[in-house]
Amino acid sequence: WIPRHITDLDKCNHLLTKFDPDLSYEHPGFADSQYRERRKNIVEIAFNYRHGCPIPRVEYTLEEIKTWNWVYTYLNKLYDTHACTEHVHNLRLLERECGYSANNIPQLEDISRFLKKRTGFQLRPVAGLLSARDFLASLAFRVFQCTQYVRHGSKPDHTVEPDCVHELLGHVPMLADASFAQFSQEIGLASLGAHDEDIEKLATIYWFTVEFGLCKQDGQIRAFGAGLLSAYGELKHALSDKPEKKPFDPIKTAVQKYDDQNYQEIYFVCESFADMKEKVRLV
Ligand code: HBI
Ligand code: FE
Repeated sequence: WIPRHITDLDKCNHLLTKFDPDLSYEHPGFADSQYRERRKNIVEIAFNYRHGCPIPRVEYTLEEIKTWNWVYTYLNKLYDTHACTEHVHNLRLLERECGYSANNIPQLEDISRFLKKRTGFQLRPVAGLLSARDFLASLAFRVFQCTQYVRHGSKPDHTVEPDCVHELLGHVPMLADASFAQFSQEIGLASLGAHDEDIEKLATIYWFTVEFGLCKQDGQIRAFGAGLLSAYGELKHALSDKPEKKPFDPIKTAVQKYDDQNYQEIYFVCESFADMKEKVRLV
């Protein structure tokens, strides 16, 4: 199956059951029926959503805002020294234009409008972890499938599944950068109609760049991966001398094994976004 038109993304609902709080007993929300009920309500928005409609707003609870506040406050102490300049710049812009602040979880509809003007990307709500094929295909249309629920409050710094804290602090500021937005779309385009083995390789490249990528800037190593920019502990870990750092090389990066439950032991470092894009185009 290949989506031929942006409206075909309404059929992307191949959700993976991995990390679902209803089904995985390791999930911090597994024993919390109130949390699971809340998740079900928010996820309904995604199941009912159709392309072109405004994304319904969620009134977040005090507990959800507390979780967001914790992550926002701690991460903001690190960004100036750990995040790439594009992320820092765009986050300030999102504070001015989309209601980003420590005490407010911004709304997908406002962000989607902002991104569309800036880089042509738009958001659509998604109920959870999608198959790599559906997720990457959406990027080909400059659509980012974005979760709207908040992680469980007992573990504010850690989530194995995507949640809106990860999407809004990690992915959105990067999708507001024109060069990075184009890179994301190009991975998406390469995925359309690809064989399963190639989807696996593209998903691995995506993992080590868009999710956990590091790059050189002004002689220093900075994070641009969303999994790092949305996790205080791993952001510090990634830029410490504990993990191994290898130069980004799509041929090697595409077959690197990784663990999706713990801090990464290996990170790949790009020379620049332009260099990363050029290298991926050549393979
Ligand atoms: N699904 N909702 C959602 N969000 C992601 O970030 C995501 C996904 N499915 C797969 C995926 N990311 C990546 O790990 C790659 O497989 C593309
Ligand atoms: Fe992500």
